[in-house]
Amino acid sequence: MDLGSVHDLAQLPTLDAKTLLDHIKARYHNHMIYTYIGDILIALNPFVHLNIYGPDIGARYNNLRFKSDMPPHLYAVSDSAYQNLCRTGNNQCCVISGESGAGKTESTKIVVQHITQLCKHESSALHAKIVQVNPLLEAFGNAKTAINDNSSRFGKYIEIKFNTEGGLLGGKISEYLLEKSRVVGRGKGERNFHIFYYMFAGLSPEQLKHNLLDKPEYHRNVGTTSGYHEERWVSTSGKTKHGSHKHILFVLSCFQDIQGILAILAAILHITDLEFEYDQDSDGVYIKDESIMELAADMLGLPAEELAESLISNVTDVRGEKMISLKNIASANDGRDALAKALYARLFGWIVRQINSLLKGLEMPGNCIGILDLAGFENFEVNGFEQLCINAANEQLQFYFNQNVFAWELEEYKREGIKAKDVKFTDNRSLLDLFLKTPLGFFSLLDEESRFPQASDRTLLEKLNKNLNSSKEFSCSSKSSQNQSFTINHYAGQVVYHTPGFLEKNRDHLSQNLFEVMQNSESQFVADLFSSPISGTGALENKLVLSFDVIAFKILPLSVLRDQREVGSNSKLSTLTYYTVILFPIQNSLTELMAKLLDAEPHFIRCIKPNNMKCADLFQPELVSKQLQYTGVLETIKIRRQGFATRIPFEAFMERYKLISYGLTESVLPTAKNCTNSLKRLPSKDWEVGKNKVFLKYWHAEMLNDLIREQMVRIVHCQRFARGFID
Ligand code: AOV
Ligand code: MG
Repeated sequence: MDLGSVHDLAQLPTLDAKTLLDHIKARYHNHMIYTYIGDILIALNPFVHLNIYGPDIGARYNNLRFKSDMPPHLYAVSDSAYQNLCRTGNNQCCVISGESGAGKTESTKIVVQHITQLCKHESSALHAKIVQVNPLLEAFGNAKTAINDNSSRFGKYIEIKFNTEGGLLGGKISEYLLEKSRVVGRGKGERNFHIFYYMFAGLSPEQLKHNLLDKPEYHRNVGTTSGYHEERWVSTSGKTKHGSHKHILFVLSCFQDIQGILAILAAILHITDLEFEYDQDSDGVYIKDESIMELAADMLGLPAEELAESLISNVTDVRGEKMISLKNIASANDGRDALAKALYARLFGWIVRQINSLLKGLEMPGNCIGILDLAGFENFEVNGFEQLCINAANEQLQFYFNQNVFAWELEEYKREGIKAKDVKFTDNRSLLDLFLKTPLGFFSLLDEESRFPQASDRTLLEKLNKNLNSSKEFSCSSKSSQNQSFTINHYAGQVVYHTPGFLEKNRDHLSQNLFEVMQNSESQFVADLFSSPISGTGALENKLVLSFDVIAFKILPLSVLRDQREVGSNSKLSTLTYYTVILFPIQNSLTELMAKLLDAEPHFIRCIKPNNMKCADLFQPELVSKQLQYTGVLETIKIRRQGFATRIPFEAFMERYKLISYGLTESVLPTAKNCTNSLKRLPSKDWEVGKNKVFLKYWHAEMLNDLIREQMVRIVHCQRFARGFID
């Protein structure tokens, strides 16, 4: 067999890490970036545009009879999801994973575009909108990092909804874990969110003036130290690397409140330019440059004195009486940053809500294809709280993959009395325990420490060290303790985290008086943004009530979780979501996301980065090998070859495939024997019939569909013949 000629690696006759790598490498150099492992798609990032996309090529993947009819592609995955949805009426989800820069977001766009092309739709405007909102989301949610020039600094789950005929009904975007701290600071060589640069590049001098903005270099968070002149943002053609800034402002203009949006963005820049100095007379602080504060107040529709007061003083409620105290420099800086972050996060939430109302929402009954694109695993020179949250979320995604591909599968075989070899896989459950168990898991400890006003990043490290050092995934040597760092052995590799800033970021606290000042703004836009209450402090508080009493580290089989949801009980569901909910405070909870994923048939896309240089035609075997290893690709091939990707209860099987061996009007009981009768018509015999379900290899579904189609054609022929005969 020629190296690289195999489209599905689960069919390789010999299998070891080296053979696997050689095939993927050969395929990559032939521009075959997509490869199947059974029903899972591996996608290598080409870092260059390949002529394998577009409506014409997409059309060739529409309604594929067999996946093997065409070379592997994202289009085949979207087609399969759509066909499954139409055929079974079950929700589908495409789970796209991979480390930062591996190509998840690009893949998401390609899948979304193809799905909207696949479906029948009356409203082409809606179809276009679903695709067009993406630049807007990226403008506000993406930024340049050390790894990826267009890195998603938030996670999203896009749901596209269809009626029973497969017609497009609408869409919805849920956002998770926006890295709002980027508006106040970021690592070396990194940038603020794209929208700030687009604003300077795209607004006319008059518009800039109207928003009290001058030159980008006057602002700490977009200026020269923050990437403005590092690279020309606007080429002579007026295009930025990630789309035309004019286009983005144009898309923005579909919002009536474009001025409201620009005012908030400008206010954030002014606020983050504020500096405080110690005031000997009052033992408090004063604002160094009042005129900057006035610009911010103007943009936010606030009286300048009110904003100034709330920035330099605290108001506390002591037994019903308001007590005013003056801030020190550190707390004034924290308050300023908290305000800028809250403004950006609330604006982002607002934008997503507007997009959702544009996409019509999901009120009508129907089924969804969901596409999940979270920020990928990150390991920078310096890693902070943000990386920890992102990496812990990826840990959970890996867990979901493992559960789906290995654990639930093996458990179900056992229950149903199916013969299947045990496949060992790398379980990352102990890492989830490390992060999430209560009261002595990482996030519980962090929350506890965040509640002590006197706590410091040093006391946090001591606490973590004392409680977590027995875990083999956590280490903190005396040397690293001096450097204020600790190490976690993630499923995807070791990451050293630096604790400075952890407590403050976890507290993430906007003071009550700053909040009230915003609520009372004369600008309706600002007041509305602050109409929802302040969230609790820390990763756990107020967000995971359920998890505290569900500390059973036993994972329930998928079928049990599904059954429980069907009977409307939420209590046991939390055993799984326990692992997944807490990293997504404030915005949408991951409990809800997890429930959606559990309710859908998953399609996995594993994105792989061929090199760290972001360049085309460069395959670094070690880097790729590491990714294949930690994502469990080898084990996946094993289980896909030995296991059964599809399990269908007898009843559903009979409903769908009765026609294969029984008449249209014949009443057939959903028994093992009757199902076996139909299965015997398949050309390959490697299926199994359990106690309640039939177990199929992934290729059987296509064969069964083919048999059904043949039967349908036969029936139609017979009916026509009979009609002709009668006529
Ligand atoms: P990510 O989503 O996985 O990173 P992206 O999808 O942003 O990664 O991809 C990074 C870059 O790789 C893109 O900006 C493109 O330049 C290039 N790229 C990815 N896929 C393709 C493709 N199919 N064809 C051509 N170029 C591609 V992160 O958001 O940082 O986790 O958190
Ligand atoms: Mg991304």
